[in-house]
Amino acid sequence: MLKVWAARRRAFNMELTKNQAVLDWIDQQVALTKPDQVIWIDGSEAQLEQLRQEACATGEMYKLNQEKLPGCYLHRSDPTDVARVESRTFICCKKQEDAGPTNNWMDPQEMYAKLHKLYDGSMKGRTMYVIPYCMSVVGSPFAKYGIELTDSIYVVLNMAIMTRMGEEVVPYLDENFIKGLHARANLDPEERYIVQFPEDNVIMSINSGYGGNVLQGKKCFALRIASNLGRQEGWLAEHMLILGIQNPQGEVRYVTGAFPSACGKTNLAMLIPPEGYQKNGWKCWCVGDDIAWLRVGADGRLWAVNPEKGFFGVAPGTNAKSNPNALATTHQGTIFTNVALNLEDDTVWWEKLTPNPPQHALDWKGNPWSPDTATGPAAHPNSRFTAPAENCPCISPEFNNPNGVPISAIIFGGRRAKTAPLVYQSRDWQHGVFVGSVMASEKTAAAEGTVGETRRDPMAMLPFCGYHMGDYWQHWLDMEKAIANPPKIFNVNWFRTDDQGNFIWPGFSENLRVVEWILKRCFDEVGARETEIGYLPNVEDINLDGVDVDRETLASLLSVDRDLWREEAKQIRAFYAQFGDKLPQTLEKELEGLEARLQD
Ligand code: GTP
Ligand code: SPV
Ligand code: MN
Repeated sequence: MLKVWAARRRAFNMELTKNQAVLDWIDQQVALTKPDQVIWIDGSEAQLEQLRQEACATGEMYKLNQEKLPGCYLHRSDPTDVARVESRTFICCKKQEDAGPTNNWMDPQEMYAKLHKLYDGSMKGRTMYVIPYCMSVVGSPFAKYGIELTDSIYVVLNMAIMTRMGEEVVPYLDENFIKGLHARANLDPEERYIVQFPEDNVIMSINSGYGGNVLQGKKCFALRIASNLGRQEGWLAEHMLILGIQNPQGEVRYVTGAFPSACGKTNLAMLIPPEGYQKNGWKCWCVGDDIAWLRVGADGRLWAVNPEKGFFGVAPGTNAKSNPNALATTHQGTIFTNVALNLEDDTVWWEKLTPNPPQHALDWKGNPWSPDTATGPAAHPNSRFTAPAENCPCISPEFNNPNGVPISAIIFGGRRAKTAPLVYQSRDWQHGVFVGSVMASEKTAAAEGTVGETRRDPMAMLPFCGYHMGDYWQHWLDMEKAIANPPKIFNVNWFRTDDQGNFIWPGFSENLRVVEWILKRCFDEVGARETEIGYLPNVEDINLDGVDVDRETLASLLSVDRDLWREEAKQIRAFYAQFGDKLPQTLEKELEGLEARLQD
Protein backbone atom coordinates (compact mmCIF):
# COMPACT_ATOMS: atom_id res chain seq x y z
CA MET A 1 0.00 0.00 0.00
CA LEU A 2 2.67 2.49 1.01
CA LYS A 3 4.58 1.71 -2.16
CA VAL A 4 1.61 2.77 -4.25
CA TRP A 5 1.48 6.08 -2.47
CA ALA A 6 5.22 6.57 -2.77
CA ALA A 7 4.93 6.02 -6.50
CA ARG A 8 2.08 8.44 -6.65
CA ARG A 9 4.06 11.01 -4.73
CA ARG A 10 7.00 10.62 -7.08
CA ALA A 11 4.64 10.97 -10.03
CA PHE A 12 3.76 14.46 -8.79
CA ASN A 13 7.50 15.01 -8.78
CA MET A 14 7.15 17.99 -6.52
CA GLU A 15 8.88 16.93 -3.38
CA LEU A 16 11.49 19.38 -2.16
CA THR A 17 13.55 16.92 -0.14
CA LYS A 18 15.14 13.53 -0.50
CA ASN A 19 15.19 12.96 3.25
CA GLN A 20 13.74 9.48 3.64
CA ALA A 21 12.37 10.03 7.16
CA VAL A 22 10.40 13.01 5.90
CA LEU A 23 9.17 11.28 2.75
CA ASP A 24 8.15 8.10 4.58
CA TRP A 25 6.12 10.05 7.09
CA ILE A 26 4.39 12.06 4.36
CA ASP A 27 3.60 8.83 2.48
CA GLN A 28 1.92 7.45 5.57
CA GLN A 29 -0.23 10.56 6.02
CA VAL A 30 -1.15 10.56 2.33
CA ALA A 31 -2.14 6.90 2.55
CA LEU A 32 -4.32 7.74 5.52
CA THR A 33 -6.03 10.93 4.35
CA LYS A 34 -6.12 10.06 0.60
CA PRO A 35 -5.91 13.51 -1.01
CA ASP A 36 -6.33 13.83 -4.77
CA GLN A 37 -2.98 15.57 -5.01
CA VAL A 38 -0.04 16.67 -2.89
CA ILE A 39 1.59 20.06 -3.35
CA TRP A 40 4.81 21.14 -1.66
CA ILE A 41 4.80 24.76 -0.60
CA ASP A 42 8.05 26.37 -1.75
CA GLY A 43 7.07 29.73 -0.25
CA SER A 44 7.51 31.63 -3.52
CA GLU A 45 5.34 34.69 -4.10
CA ALA A 46 4.14 33.18 -7.39
CA GLN A 47 2.87 30.05 -5.67
CA LEU A 48 1.25 31.96 -2.82
CA GLU A 49 -0.45 34.30 -5.29
CA GLN A 50 -1.87 31.32 -7.16
CA LEU A 51 -3.30 30.00 -3.91
CA ARG A 52 -4.82 33.37 -3.04
CA GLN A 53 -6.56 33.42 -6.42
CA GLU A 54 -7.82 29.90 -5.92
CA ALA A 55 -9.15 30.73 -2.45
CA CYS A 56 -10.96 33.77 -3.83
CA ALA A 57 -12.46 31.71 -6.66
CA THR A 58 -13.94 29.20 -4.21
CA GLY A 59 -15.12 31.86 -1.72
CA GLU A 60 -12.68 30.74 0.97
CA MET A 61 -11.24 34.27 0.92
CA TYR A 62 -12.47 37.63 -0.26
CA LYS A 63 -10.15 40.18 -1.86
CA LEU A 64 -10.59 43.57 -0.17
CA ASN A 65 -10.22 47.08 -1.67
CA GLN A 66 -6.69 46.81 -3.08
CA GLU A 67 -6.12 50.53 -3.17
CA LYS A 68 -6.87 51.00 0.51
CA LEU A 69 -5.70 47.58 1.69
CA PRO A 70 -3.19 46.16 -0.81
CA GLY A 71 -2.67 42.42 -0.53
CA CYS A 72 -5.42 42.13 2.11
CA TYR A 73 -8.12 39.47 2.29
CA LEU A 74 -11.11 38.55 4.43
CA HIS A 75 -11.88 35.04 5.59
CA ARG A 76 -14.92 33.85 7.54
CA SER A 77 -14.55 30.67 9.54
CA ASP A 78 -17.46 28.39 10.30
CA PRO A 79 -19.65 30.08 13.00
CA THR A 80 -19.08 27.09 15.28
CA ASP A 81 -15.33 27.41 14.85
CA VAL A 82 -14.22 30.85 16.05
CA ALA A 83 -11.77 30.33 18.94
CA ARG A 84 -9.39 27.86 20.48
CA VAL A 85 -11.23 24.92 22.01
CA GLU A 86 -9.51 24.06 25.26
CA SER A 87 -11.97 21.28 26.07
CA ARG A 88 -10.88 19.44 22.92
CA THR A 89 -7.13 20.10 23.28
CA PHE A 90 -5.13 17.09 24.49
CA ILE A 91 -1.63 16.29 25.67
CA CYS A 92 -1.10 12.60 24.90
CA CYS A 93 1.92 11.16 26.67
CA LYS A 94 2.24 7.61 27.97
CA LYS A 95 1.57 8.46 31.61
CA GLN A 96 -1.40 10.65 32.51
CA GLU A 97 0.65 11.96 35.41
CA ASP A 98 3.03 13.61 32.94
CA ALA A 99 0.21 15.69 31.43
CA GLY A 100 -1.00 16.74 34.87
CA PRO A 101 -4.37 17.86 36.21
CA THR A 102 -4.66 20.97 34.02
CA ASN A 103 -4.42 19.22 30.65
CA ASN A 104 -6.85 16.88 28.92
CA TRP A 105 -5.16 13.53 28.47
CA MET A 106 -5.73 10.30 26.61
CA ASP A 107 -3.49 7.28 26.12
CA PRO A 108 -1.48 7.92 22.91
CA GLN A 109 -2.40 4.60 21.31
CA GLU A 110 -6.07 5.14 22.02
CA MET A 111 -5.90 8.67 20.65
CA TYR A 112 -4.00 7.60 17.53
CA ALA A 113 -6.64 4.93 16.88
CA LYS A 114 -9.47 7.41 17.35
CA LEU A 115 -7.82 10.02 15.14
CA HIS A 116 -6.90 7.56 12.40
CA LYS A 117 -10.60 6.80 11.94
CA LEU A 118 -11.39 10.50 11.65
CA TYR A 119 -8.52 11.25 9.25
CA ASP A 120 -9.15 8.18 7.09
CA GLY A 121 -10.09 9.46 3.63
CA SER A 122 -10.69 12.97 5.02
CA MET A 123 -8.82 14.60 2.11
CA LYS A 124 -10.58 12.71 -0.69
CA GLY A 125 -11.31 15.18 -3.47
CA ARG A 126 -9.00 17.71 -1.82
CA THR A 127 -5.38 18.80 -2.07
CA MET A 128 -2.81 18.20 0.63
CA TYR A 129 -0.28 21.01 1.03
CA VAL A 130 3.12 20.23 2.53
CA ILE A 131 4.40 23.22 4.50
CA PRO A 132 8.03 22.99 5.65
CA TYR A 133 8.48 25.68 8.29
CA CYS A 134 10.84 26.97 10.91
CA MET A 135 10.20 28.57 14.29
CA SER A 136 12.89 31.27 14.94
CA VAL A 137 15.51 32.47 12.51
CA VAL A 138 16.34 29.83 9.86
CA GLY A 139 19.73 28.25 10.49
CA SER A 140 20.16 29.81 13.94
CA PRO A 141 21.27 27.51 16.76
CA PHE A 142 17.88 27.85 18.44
CA ALA A 143 15.67 27.26 15.40
CA LYS A 144 13.29 24.27 15.34
CA TYR A 145 11.81 22.82 12.20
CA GLY A 146 8.51 21.22 11.34
CA ILE A 147 6.16 20.21 8.57
CA GLU A 148 2.46 20.89 8.62
CA LEU A 149 0.37 18.88 6.21
CA THR A 150 -2.97 20.58 5.65
CA ASP A 151 -5.89 20.61 3.24
CA SER A 152 -6.57 24.31 3.88
CA ILE A 153 -5.28 27.14 1.70
CA TYR A 154 -6.17 29.49 4.56
CA VAL A 155 -3.67 27.62 6.74
CA VAL A 156 -0.97 27.78 4.07
CA LEU A 157 -1.41 31.52 3.59
CA ASN A 158 -1.51 32.21 7.33
CA MET A 159 1.56 30.06 7.97
CA ALA A 160 3.32 32.04 5.22
CA ILE A 161 2.78 35.19 7.27
CA MET A 162 3.33 33.70 10.74
CA THR A 163 6.41 31.54 10.12
CA ARG A 164 9.56 31.34 8.04
CA MET A 165 8.58 28.64 5.59
CA GLY A 166 9.09 27.02 2.19
CA GLU A 167 12.20 26.06 0.27
CA GLU A 168 14.74 27.87 2.51
CA VAL A 169 13.73 25.63 5.41
CA VAL A 170 14.05 22.30 3.60
CA PRO A 171 17.83 21.79 3.95
CA TYR A 172 17.38 21.87 7.73
CA LEU A 173 14.77 19.12 7.93
CA ASP A 174 16.15 16.00 9.57
CA GLU A 175 14.59 13.13 11.48
CA ASN A 176 13.95 15.44 14.46
CA PHE A 177 11.39 17.57 12.65
CA ILE A 178 8.01 18.20 14.31
CA LYS A 179 5.33 16.29 12.45
CA GLY A 180 1.99 18.04 12.01
CA LEU A 181 -1.18 16.90 10.30
CA HIS A 182 -4.26 19.06 9.88
CA ALA A 183 -7.51 18.18 8.12
CA ARG A 184 -10.62 20.32 8.02
CA ALA A 185 -12.72 17.17 7.63
CA ASN A 186 -16.36 18.25 8.11
CA LEU A 187 -15.74 20.81 10.89
CA ASP A 188 -17.86 18.77 13.30
CA PRO A 189 -17.39 20.45 16.71
CA GLU A 190 -18.13 17.14 18.45
CA GLU A 191 -15.22 15.48 16.67
CA ARG A 192 -12.84 18.42 16.85
CA TYR A 193 -9.41 17.52 18.24
CA ILE A 194 -6.24 19.52 18.83
CA VAL A 195 -3.72 16.93 19.95
CA GLN A 196 -0.08 17.09 20.93
CA PHE A 197 2.02 13.93 21.35
CA PRO A 198 5.10 15.40 23.04
CA GLU A 199 6.94 12.07 23.24
CA ASP A 200 6.66 11.66 19.45
CA ASN A 201 6.91 15.36 18.50
CA VAL A 202 3.61 14.95 16.67
CA ILE A 203 0.72 17.44 16.34
CA MET A 204 -2.66 16.44 14.93
CA SER A 205 -5.65 18.73 14.55
CA ILE A 206 -8.92 17.95 12.84
CA ASN A 207 -12.42 19.38 12.31
CA SER A 208 -11.34 22.99 12.75
CA GLY A 209 -10.18 25.68 10.35
CA TYR A 210 -9.56 28.43 12.88
CA GLY A 211 -6.44 30.17 14.19
CA GLY A 212 -4.54 28.58 17.05
CA ASN A 213 -6.29 25.27 16.44
CA VAL A 214 -4.78 24.86 13.01
CA LEU A 215 -1.82 27.25 12.59
CA GLN A 216 0.27 24.62 14.27
CA GLY A 217 3.49 26.62 14.48
CA LYS A 218 1.92 28.85 17.08
CA LYS A 219 0.43 27.34 20.24
CA CYS A 220 0.76 23.63 19.31
CA PHE A 221 4.47 23.76 18.39
CA ALA A 222 6.01 26.95 19.79
CA LEU A 223 4.34 26.45 23.20
CA ARG A 224 2.99 22.94 23.87
CA ILE A 225 5.70 20.93 22.09
CA ALA A 226 8.44 23.51 22.70
CA SER A 227 7.74 23.73 26.45
CA ASN A 228 8.61 20.02 26.58
CA LEU A 229 11.77 20.55 24.52
CA GLY A 230 12.68 23.48 26.77
CA ARG A 231 12.35 21.34 29.85
CA GLN A 232 14.63 18.67 28.37
CA GLU A 233 17.15 21.13 26.95
CA GLY A 234 17.20 23.71 29.76
CA TRP A 235 15.27 26.67 28.36
CA LEU A 236 11.76 28.15 28.52
CA ALA A 237 9.01 28.44 25.87
CA GLU A 238 6.57 31.08 27.10
CA HIS A 239 3.34 32.89 26.18
CA MET A 240 5.08 36.27 26.30
CA LEU A 241 5.48 39.50 24.40
CA ILE A 242 8.99 40.97 24.04
CA LEU A 243 9.37 44.76 24.17
CA GLY A 244 12.42 47.03 23.89
CA ILE A 245 12.31 50.40 25.67
CA GLN A 246 14.79 53.04 24.56
CA ASN A 247 15.43 55.79 27.12
CA PRO A 248 16.57 59.37 26.39
CA GLN A 249 20.19 58.23 26.82
CA GLY A 250 19.68 55.86 23.89
CA GLU A 251 19.96 52.67 25.96
CA VAL A 252 17.47 49.94 25.00
CA ARG A 253 16.30 47.68 27.80
CA TYR A 254 14.07 44.68 27.16
CA VAL A 255 11.16 43.16 29.07
CA THR A 256 8.92 40.18 28.45
CA GLY A 257 5.27 40.06 29.51
CA ALA A 258 3.06 37.02 30.08
CA PHE A 259 -0.63 37.96 30.06
CA PRO A 260 -3.43 35.48 29.28
CA SER A 261 -5.09 35.48 25.86
CA ALA A 262 -6.73 38.81 24.97
CA CYS A 263 -5.25 40.55 28.04
CA GLY A 264 -2.98 43.05 26.31
CA LYS A 265 0.25 41.47 24.99
CA THR A 266 -0.05 42.80 21.43
CA ASN A 267 -0.96 46.23 22.79
CA LEU A 268 1.98 46.44 25.18
CA ALA A 269 4.34 44.98 22.55
CA MET A 270 3.53 47.85 20.16
CA LEU A 271 3.33 50.60 22.74
CA ILE A 272 3.77 54.20 21.61
CA PRO A 273 5.19 56.41 24.37
CA PRO A 274 2.92 59.20 25.67
CA GLU A 275 3.62 62.56 24.05
CA GLY A 276 5.77 63.91 26.89
CA TYR A 277 7.94 60.79 26.81
CA GLN A 278 8.33 61.05 23.03
CA LYS A 279 9.47 64.65 23.36
CA ASN A 280 12.10 63.53 25.84
CA GLY A 281 13.41 60.91 23.41
CA TRP A 282 11.73 57.69 24.57
CA LYS A 283 11.07 55.02 21.92
CA CYS A 284 9.65 51.50 22.05
CA TRP A 285 10.55 48.54 19.86
CA CYS A 286 8.46 45.43 19.30
CA VAL A 287 10.34 42.13 19.21
CA GLY A 288 7.33 39.85 19.70
CA ASP A 289 3.66 39.97 20.71
CA ASP A 290 2.75 36.43 21.76
CA ILE A 291 5.57 33.91 22.18
CA ALA A 292 9.09 34.07 23.59
CA TRP A 293 11.74 31.37 23.67
CA LEU A 294 14.10 32.18 26.55
CA ARG A 295 17.62 30.87 26.97
CA VAL A 296 20.58 31.62 29.17
CA GLY A 297 23.30 33.50 27.29
CA ALA A 298 27.06 33.15 27.71
CA ASP A 299 26.89 36.33 29.81
CA GLY A 300 24.56 34.69 32.34
CA ARG A 301 21.57 36.79 31.34
CA LEU A 302 18.29 35.48 29.97
CA TRP A 303 17.91 36.09 26.21
CA ALA A 304 14.61 36.05 24.33
CA VAL A 305 13.75 35.33 20.70
CA ASN A 306 10.35 35.56 19.08
CA PRO A 307 9.96 32.33 17.09
CA GLU A 308 7.20 33.82 14.93
CA LYS A 309 7.32 36.10 11.89
CA GLY A 310 3.88 37.72 12.06
CA PHE A 311 1.08 38.75 14.41
CA PHE A 312 -2.23 36.94 14.86
CA GLY A 313 -3.83 39.79 16.76
CA VAL A 314 -7.24 40.54 18.26
CA ALA A 315 -9.07 43.02 15.96
CA PRO A 316 -11.86 44.50 18.16
CA GLY A 317 -10.62 47.39 20.25
CA THR A 318 -7.68 48.04 17.89
CA ASN A 319 -7.86 51.63 16.62
CA ALA A 320 -5.83 54.70 15.77
CA LYS A 321 -5.80 55.74 19.40
CA SER A 322 -5.43 52.43 21.30
CA ASN A 323 -2.85 50.83 19.01
CA PRO A 324 -1.90 52.82 15.89
CA ASN A 325 1.11 50.55 15.26
CA ALA A 326 -1.04 47.42 15.11
CA LEU A 327 -3.50 49.20 12.86
CA ALA A 328 -0.73 50.32 10.48
CA THR A 329 0.64 46.79 10.48
CA THR A 330 -2.66 45.49 9.06
CA HIS A 331 -2.78 47.88 6.09
CA GLN A 332 -1.12 45.51 3.67
CA GLY A 333 -0.52 41.81 3.13
CA THR A 334 -2.96 40.94 5.91
CA ILE A 335 -5.60 38.25 6.25
CA PHE A 336 -8.59 39.29 8.38
CA THR A 337 -10.66 36.53 9.98
CA ASN A 338 -14.26 37.05 11.16
CA VAL A 339 -14.26 40.85 11.04
CA ALA A 340 -17.09 42.78 9.34
CA LEU A 341 -16.96 43.78 5.68
CA ASN A 342 -17.55 47.51 5.23
CA LEU A 343 -19.69 47.63 2.07
CA GLU A 344 -19.22 51.37 1.71
CA ASP A 345 -15.63 51.02 0.52
CA ASP A 346 -14.94 47.28 0.53
CA THR A 347 -12.70 47.44 3.57
CA VAL A 348 -13.02 45.96 7.04
CA TRP A 349 -14.59 47.11 10.27
CA TRP A 350 -14.74 45.91 13.86
CA GLU A 351 -16.07 47.27 17.12
CA LYS A 352 -14.22 50.43 18.23
CA LEU A 353 -12.22 50.71 14.97
CA THR A 354 -14.01 54.04 14.39
CA PRO A 355 -16.56 55.78 16.61
CA ASN A 356 -19.24 55.49 13.92
CA PRO A 357 -19.89 52.07 12.40
CA PRO A 358 -20.49 51.85 8.65
CA GLN A 359 -24.18 52.08 7.72
CA HIS A 360 -23.87 49.17 5.28
CA ALA A 361 -21.86 46.15 6.23
CA LEU A 362 -21.80 42.38 6.33
CA ASP A 363 -21.23 40.98 9.80
CA TRP A 364 -18.66 38.30 10.59
CA LYS A 365 -21.08 35.60 9.43
CA GLY A 366 -21.64 37.36 6.10
CA ASN A 367 -25.14 38.62 6.92
CA PRO A 368 -26.27 42.20 6.21
CA TRP A 369 -25.53 44.41 9.23
CA SER A 370 -26.22 48.03 10.05
CA PRO A 371 -25.89 49.85 13.37
CA ASP A 372 -29.63 50.70 13.48
CA THR A 373 -30.92 47.16 13.17
CA ALA A 374 -28.00 45.24 14.70
CA THR A 375 -28.80 42.48 17.17
CA GLY A 376 -25.17 41.54 17.73
CA PRO A 377 -21.63 42.77 17.09
CA ALA A 378 -20.48 43.29 13.50
CA ALA A 379 -17.16 41.55 14.12
CA HIS A 380 -16.74 38.43 16.25
CA PRO A 381 -15.18 39.38 19.64
CA ASN A 382 -12.28 37.03 18.81
CA SER A 383 -11.91 38.21 15.21
CA ARG A 384 -8.27 38.59 14.26
CA PHE A 385 -5.73 39.91 11.78
CA THR A 386 -2.77 37.92 10.49
CA ALA A 387 -0.15 40.51 9.60
CA PRO A 388 3.56 40.40 8.70
CA ALA A 389 5.84 41.64 11.49
CA GLU A 390 7.89 43.57 8.95
CA ASN A 391 4.87 45.88 8.44
CA CYS A 392 5.03 47.06 12.03
CA PRO A 393 6.29 50.66 12.27
CA CYS A 394 8.04 49.92 15.57
CA ILE A 395 9.49 46.51 14.72
CA SER A 396 12.78 46.10 16.56
CA PRO A 397 16.07 46.19 14.61
CA GLU A 398 16.85 43.04 16.64
CA PHE A 399 13.80 41.17 15.30
CA ASN A 400 15.92 38.86 13.13
CA ASN A 401 18.86 38.64 15.53
CA PRO A 402 19.36 34.88 16.06
CA ASN A 403 20.67 35.52 19.58
CA GLY A 404 17.58 37.46 20.61
CA VAL A 405 17.62 40.26 23.17
CA PRO A 406 18.72 40.31 26.85
CA ILE A 407 15.82 40.50 29.30
CA SER A 408 15.85 42.83 32.32
CA ALA A 409 12.32 42.14 33.61
CA ILE A 410 9.64 39.48 33.35
CA ILE A 411 6.16 40.94 33.80
CA PHE A 412 3.20 38.75 34.71
CA GLY A 413 -0.32 40.13 34.58
CA GLY A 414 -3.99 39.56 34.06
CA ARG A 415 -7.44 41.07 34.13
CA ARG A 416 -8.49 41.65 37.73
CA ALA A 417 -11.33 44.03 38.55
CA LYS A 418 -10.14 44.19 42.18
CA THR A 419 -7.37 42.53 44.28
CA ALA A 420 -4.23 42.93 42.12
CA PRO A 421 -2.62 46.39 42.30
CA LEU A 422 -1.39 48.27 39.22
CA VAL A 423 2.12 46.88 39.73
CA TYR A 424 4.24 45.06 42.28
CA GLN A 425 7.63 43.44 42.31
CA SER A 426 8.43 40.00 43.63
CA ARG A 427 11.01 39.71 46.40
CA ASP A 428 13.28 37.37 44.41
CA TRP A 429 13.21 34.69 41.68
CA GLN A 430 11.44 32.07 43.83
CA HIS A 431 8.80 34.51 44.93
CA GLY A 432 8.50 35.62 41.29
CA VAL A 433 7.79 32.04 40.24
CA PHE A 434 5.13 31.94 42.97
CA VAL A 435 3.57 35.16 41.65
CA GLY A 436 3.48 33.69 38.13
CA SER A 437 2.10 30.36 39.34
CA VAL A 438 -0.93 31.98 41.00
CA MET A 439 -1.78 34.41 38.20
CA ALA A 440 -5.51 34.82 37.78
CA SER A 441 -7.55 36.53 35.12
CA GLU A 442 -11.10 37.04 33.98
CA LYS A 443 -11.85 34.89 30.94
CA THR A 444 -11.98 36.48 27.47
CA ALA A 445 -13.40 35.54 24.07
CA ALA A 446 -10.09 34.01 22.92
CA ALA A 447 -11.24 30.55 24.03
CA GLU A 448 -14.63 28.92 24.42
CA GLY A 449 -16.30 29.39 27.85
CA THR A 450 -17.90 32.09 29.99
CA VAL A 451 -16.36 35.51 29.43
CA GLY A 452 -15.62 37.34 32.71
CA GLU A 453 -15.23 34.30 34.97
CA THR A 454 -12.02 34.43 37.04
CA ARG A 455 -9.66 31.53 36.62
CA ARG A 456 -6.09 30.77 37.59
CA ASP A 457 -3.85 30.89 34.54
CA PRO A 458 -0.27 30.22 35.73
CA MET A 459 2.26 32.21 33.68
CA ALA A 460 -0.58 32.60 31.09
CA MET A 461 0.30 29.01 30.14
CA LEU A 462 -2.74 27.09 31.42
CA PRO A 463 -3.90 26.13 27.90
CA PHE A 464 -0.37 25.93 26.47
CA CYS A 465 1.86 24.05 28.90
CA GLY A 466 2.65 20.69 27.28
CA TYR A 467 3.39 18.84 30.53
CA HIS A 468 2.51 18.67 34.23
CA MET A 469 2.10 22.19 35.62
CA GLY A 470 3.89 21.17 38.84
CA ASP A 471 6.93 20.00 36.84
CA TYR A 472 6.75 23.21 34.84
CA TRP A 473 6.97 25.30 38.02
CA GLN A 474 9.88 23.17 39.18
CA HIS A 475 11.59 23.79 35.84
CA TRP A 476 11.15 27.55 36.36
CA LEU A 477 12.61 27.22 39.87
CA ASP A 478 15.53 25.14 38.56
CA MET A 479 16.33 27.76 35.93
CA GLU A 480 17.44 30.12 38.70
CA LYS A 481 20.67 28.17 39.16
CA ALA A 482 21.47 28.50 35.46
CA ILE A 483 20.90 32.26 35.24
CA ALA A 484 23.73 34.18 36.87
CA ASN A 485 22.00 37.53 36.24
CA PRO A 486 18.30 36.75 36.36
CA PRO A 487 15.67 39.28 35.30
CA LYS A 488 13.52 40.72 38.09
CA ILE A 489 9.92 39.53 38.17
CA PHE A 490 6.86 41.80 38.39
CA ASN A 491 3.07 41.64 38.23
CA VAL A 492 0.82 44.24 36.61
CA ASN A 493 -2.92 44.78 36.32
CA TRP A 494 -4.20 47.41 33.88
CA PHE A 495 -7.80 46.36 34.49
CA ARG A 496 -8.89 47.49 37.98
CA THR A 497 -12.40 48.94 37.79
CA ASP A 498 -14.39 51.45 39.82
CA ASP A 499 -17.86 50.81 41.27
CA GLN A 500 -19.42 51.59 37.87
CA GLY A 501 -17.21 49.00 36.18
CA ASN A 502 -15.00 51.56 34.38
CA PHE A 503 -11.27 50.94 34.09
CA ILE A 504 -9.50 53.26 36.54
CA TRP A 505 -6.08 53.23 34.88
CA PRO A 506 -6.04 54.69 31.32
CA GLY A 507 -3.80 51.88 30.06
CA PHE A 508 -2.29 51.50 26.58
CA SER A 509 0.43 54.19 26.01
CA GLU A 510 0.23 55.24 29.63
CA ASN A 511 1.44 51.79 30.69
CA LEU A 512 4.94 53.02 29.85
CA ARG A 513 4.80 54.96 33.14
CA VAL A 514 4.60 51.65 34.96
CA VAL A 515 7.21 49.98 32.76
CA GLU A 516 9.56 52.91 33.45
CA TRP A 517 9.26 52.19 37.18
CA ILE A 518 9.84 48.49 36.54
CA LEU A 519 13.05 49.21 34.62
CA LYS A 520 14.25 51.63 37.27
CA ARG A 521 13.81 48.85 39.83
CA CYS A 522 15.85 46.51 37.63
CA PHE A 523 18.73 48.98 37.52
CA ASP A 524 18.48 50.06 41.18
CA GLU A 525 17.38 53.55 40.23
CA VAL A 526 14.33 53.86 42.50
CA GLY A 527 13.14 52.70 45.91
CA ALA A 528 9.96 50.81 46.83
CA ARG A 529 7.88 49.94 49.88
CA GLU A 530 7.68 46.41 51.14
CA THR A 531 4.18 44.98 51.59
CA GLU A 532 2.62 41.60 52.31
CA ILE A 533 2.55 40.72 48.61
CA GLY A 534 5.88 42.18 47.47
CA TYR A 535 7.45 45.57 46.67
CA LEU A 536 5.08 48.33 45.61
CA PRO A 537 5.99 51.75 44.18
CA ASN A 538 6.01 54.78 46.43
CA VAL A 539 3.13 56.80 45.01
CA GLU A 540 5.41 59.71 44.04
CA ASP A 541 7.70 57.44 42.00
CA ILE A 542 5.34 56.86 39.09
CA ASN A 543 5.44 59.74 36.62
CA LEU A 544 1.99 61.30 36.17
CA ASP A 545 3.04 64.32 34.06
CA GLY A 546 0.63 64.72 31.17
CA VAL A 547 -1.88 62.07 32.21
CA ASP A 548 -5.29 62.62 33.74
CA VAL A 549 -4.71 60.56 36.88
CA ASP A 550 -4.26 62.18 40.28
CA ARG A 551 -2.03 60.91 43.10
CA GLU A 552 -5.05 59.84 45.14
CA THR A 553 -6.33 57.60 42.34
CA LEU A 554 -2.83 56.22 41.84
CA ALA A 555 -2.59 55.54 45.57
CA SER A 556 -5.82 53.55 45.39
CA LEU A 557 -4.47 51.58 42.40
CA LEU A 558 -1.39 50.82 44.48
CA SER A 559 -3.25 49.70 47.58
CA VAL A 560 -3.28 46.17 48.97
CA ASP A 561 -6.66 45.25 50.43
CA ARG A 562 -5.83 42.75 53.18
CA ASP A 563 -9.32 41.24 53.25
CA LEU A 564 -9.30 40.62 49.53
CA TRP A 565 -5.80 39.16 49.75
CA ARG A 566 -6.77 36.84 52.61
CA GLU A 567 -9.53 35.55 50.37
CA GLU A 568 -7.03 35.34 47.50
CA ALA A 569 -4.65 33.26 49.65
CA LYS A 570 -7.50 30.85 50.42
CA GLN A 571 -8.25 30.46 46.73
CA ILE A 572 -4.57 29.91 45.96
CA ARG A 573 -4.44 27.16 48.57
CA ALA A 574 -7.46 25.48 46.98
CA PHE A 575 -5.92 25.85 43.51
CA TYR A 576 -2.60 24.40 44.65
CA ALA A 577 -4.35 21.39 46.25
CA GLN A 578 -4.92 19.71 42.89
CA PHE A 579 -1.16 19.42 42.28
CA GLY A 580 -0.56 17.16 45.29
CA ASP A 581 3.06 15.94 45.56
CA LYS A 582 3.97 17.72 42.37
CA LEU A 583 3.59 21.12 43.99
CA PRO A 584 7.19 22.26 44.58
CA GLN A 585 7.93 22.69 48.30
CA THR A 586 9.35 26.10 47.50
CA LEU A 587 5.96 27.31 46.29
CA GLU A 588 4.16 25.80 49.29
CA LYS A 589 6.60 27.77 51.48
CA GLU A 590 5.93 30.95 49.49
CA LEU A 591 2.21 30.54 50.08
CA GLU A 592 2.77 29.96 53.79
CA GLY A 593 4.83 33.14 53.88
CA LEU A 594 2.05 35.14 52.23
CA GLU A 595 -0.56 33.71 54.61
CA ALA A 596 1.63 34.57 57.61
CA ARG A 597 2.21 38.12 56.42
CA LEU A 598 -1.54 38.62 55.97
CA GLN A 599 -2.28 37.60 59.56
CA ASP A 600 -2.38 40.48 61.95
P1 GTP B 1 -3.85 37.06 22.43
O1 GTP B 1 -3.48 37.38 21.01
O2 GTP B 1 -5.16 36.38 22.54
O3 GTP B 1 -2.79 36.30 23.15
O4 GTP B 1 -4.15 38.48 23.17
P2 GTP B 1 -3.21 39.66 23.70
O5 GTP B 1 -2.70 39.33 25.06
O6 GTP B 1 -2.19 40.02 22.67
O7 GTP B 1 -4.25 40.88 23.88
P3 GTP B 1 -4.42 42.24 23.05
O8 GTP B 1 -3.23 43.15 23.17
O9 GTP B 1 -4.86 41.91 21.69
O10 GTP B 1 -5.60 42.94 23.86
C1 GTP B 1 -6.85 42.33 24.02
C2 GTP B 1 -7.87 43.35 24.42
O11 GTP B 1 -7.47 44.05 25.60
C3 GTP B 1 -8.14 44.41 23.35
O12 GTP B 1 -9.51 44.63 23.23
C4 GTP B 1 -7.44 45.62 23.89
O13 GTP B 1 -8.05 46.83 23.45
C5 GTP B 1 -7.55 45.46 25.41
N1 GTP B 1 -6.41 46.10 26.11
C6 GTP B 1 -5.09 45.94 25.84
N2 GTP B 1 -4.32 46.71 26.65
C7 GTP B 1 -5.18 47.38 27.46
C8 GTP B 1 -4.99 48.34 28.52
O14 GTP B 1 -3.88 48.74 28.89
N3 GTP B 1 -6.11 48.78 29.13
C9 GTP B 1 -7.37 48.37 28.76
N4 GTP B 1 -8.41 48.87 29.41
N5 GTP B 1 -7.58 47.48 27.76
C10 GTP B 1 -6.50 46.99 27.13
C1 SPV C 1 -4.40 33.15 22.13
O1 SPV C 1 -5.55 32.71 22.29
O2 SPV C 1 -3.59 33.28 23.08
C2 SPV C 1 -3.96 33.58 20.79
C3 SPV C 1 -4.83 33.27 19.65
O3 SPV C 1 -2.88 34.13 20.64
S1 SPV C 1 -4.62 31.65 19.08
O4 SPV C 1 -3.51 31.64 18.14
O5 SPV C 1 -5.87 31.29 18.39
O6 SPV C 1 -4.35 30.76 20.17
MN1 MN D 1 -1.81 34.46 22.65
